Amino acid sequence: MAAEARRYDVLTIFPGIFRGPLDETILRRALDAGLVEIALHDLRDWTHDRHRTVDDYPFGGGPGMVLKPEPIFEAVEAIQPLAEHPASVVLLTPQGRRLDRDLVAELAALPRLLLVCGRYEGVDERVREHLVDVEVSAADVVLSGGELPALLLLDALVRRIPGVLGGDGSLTEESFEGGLLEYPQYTRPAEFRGWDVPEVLLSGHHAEIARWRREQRLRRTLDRRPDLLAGADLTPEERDALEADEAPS
Ligand code: 9D3
Repeated sequence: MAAEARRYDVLTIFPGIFRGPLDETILRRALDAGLVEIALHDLRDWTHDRHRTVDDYPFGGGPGMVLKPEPIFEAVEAIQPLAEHPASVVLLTPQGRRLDRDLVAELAALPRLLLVCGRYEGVDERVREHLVDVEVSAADVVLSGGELPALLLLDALVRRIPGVLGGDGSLTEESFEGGLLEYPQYTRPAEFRGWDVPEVLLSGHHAEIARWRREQRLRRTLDRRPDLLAGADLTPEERDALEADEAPS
């Protein structure tokens, strides 16, 4: 029996930001295949004034504007009954838990999410306190709003759905499989502008190729992302080699 499709609702004042990305590549294929359902909702649909006002000045003064609570509460309350499972409400905010593969895995286990995209200087605190289940940040950089972080999260979630990447649905985490960075990749031509593809890859010796790739992954991770090594799947020999601060073999 096929698993029920995951459903993601998105609440934003810029639904147009999502249309291009959702119309292309794997997101589009997953939607077309019915493997995921994504519904966009314009926050302004839950305003009641002529100007469709979603923001207001901060009490106490200070720079910028704050997203008002009423449209967000009304929207979430209207969107929740649109599907069978209640959604966990995720607020994209610079104050959230920084997105990483553990958080993606946790969120991917939930059948339904409602992504609320922050904008302006922030969101009325009562939204966080009384409506939101999880706060997520994309990275330690200042962006203009939660829309691009929401797309980033959707892309990461949808890739994990069995069948989305083709093949047997087994999860391919490429760069992070086993907690290590990927090995260098080459394709034809074998010589390009005088730069050769490593000989071992042309050799046809599969065991040697596998050994070379493993060594490249270890070196590359040690060199660029030593923070990943603590959580990586390493053999005891590989760990010893790294601890001895040798080149891994
Ligand atoms: C001066 C304080 N700023 C916080 C760093 C205010 C502020 C800037 C930008 C508040 C909100 C925003 C808009 N950004 C988001 O809503 C956002 C975000 C981000 O800026 N970086 C990484 N992840 C995210 S998720 C949502």
